Amino acid sequence: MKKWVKALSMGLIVLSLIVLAGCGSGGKSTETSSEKAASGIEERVIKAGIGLNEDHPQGQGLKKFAELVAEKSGGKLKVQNYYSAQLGDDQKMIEALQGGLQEITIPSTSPMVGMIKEFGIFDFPFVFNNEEEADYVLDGPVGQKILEKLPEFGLIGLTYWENGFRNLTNSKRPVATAEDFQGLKIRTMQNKVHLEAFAALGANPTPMPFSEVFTALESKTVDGQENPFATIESNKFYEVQPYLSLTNHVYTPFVFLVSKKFWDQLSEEEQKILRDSAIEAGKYQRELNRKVNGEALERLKSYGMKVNEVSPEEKEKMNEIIKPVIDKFAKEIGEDLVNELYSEVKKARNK
Ligand code: TK8
Repeated sequence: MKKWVKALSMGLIVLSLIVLAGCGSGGKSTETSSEKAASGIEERVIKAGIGLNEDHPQGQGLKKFAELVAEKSGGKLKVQNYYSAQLGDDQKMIEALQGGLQEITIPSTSPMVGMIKEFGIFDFPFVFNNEEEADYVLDGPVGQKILEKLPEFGLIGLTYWENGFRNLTNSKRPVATAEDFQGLKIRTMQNKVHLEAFAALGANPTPMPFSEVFTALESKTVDGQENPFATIESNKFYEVQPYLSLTNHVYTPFVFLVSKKFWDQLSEEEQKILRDSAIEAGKYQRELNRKVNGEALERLKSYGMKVNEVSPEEKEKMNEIIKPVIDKFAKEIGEDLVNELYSEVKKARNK
């Protein structure tokens, strides 16, 4: 019996040597054993949490990500998804990643500005004219440079997904002009650019985690909020917000984050699987998000929302009112980066 076990294990060793030799023969040189240890895929369970619902394009994107990871790892890396802020809101999940208690989250960049001020450039109003311009900037040097600031905060940023252009909803009155913001109590993300910009418009902004927004709107603690159509639909804000204004005032992205504590335990092969899957699922997510945002407005109307257009002249007025706030933050964030942002947008336009 023992001999049999010995023979079998010898056989396995010989077999793995043959396999190793086979792998090596395709490469330029034979890999060292330490490089070998850096490859390979272990059985791992990866907890991924997001703030939005499973039916939202962010949820569908996360599902796609989990499928891709399973496929590329032969089922060894298992991504477990938690939707609808089940693991907490954006800030809480980011902290869980830093502490190594959760592996993945995909928050808005906006509540991260307290940590990395450079993300604040994506809170400037009316920067992008369309989603393709945002892709160009986020996937280009400006977006990537900011991702490089994450590791010192215990986070790895793999890529950007799309949240999209934000539009105002409220329960008080139609909002179609810059003056109409006066006195409106608006929930904003936990972000000083948004806070000061809405304050400049004469509104009464209140920062709040996303998971508390529906209740705050329902109980009229706040009059309004702003988010892309897909979110207004998925979170049923239309049930408690009769007015929708097509402000399109800012494009805010999602950033795909991995816990650095977790990331550092992974082999290069495992890291590549996660990175490739986040980017590939991101392409799907962006496309789906555009499709859903394109169709959701009609559905929101059919649910009874009264929709107001906001003329280019009124948007220009809003922009003028907010300008001193943006100039102040541009200085604070760093004018080199802000100038690079605008020159990249220009490049995207001339493409
Ligand atoms: C979801 C949030 C949300 C964001 C907000 O976790 O807070 O309004 O737009 O989508 O990131």
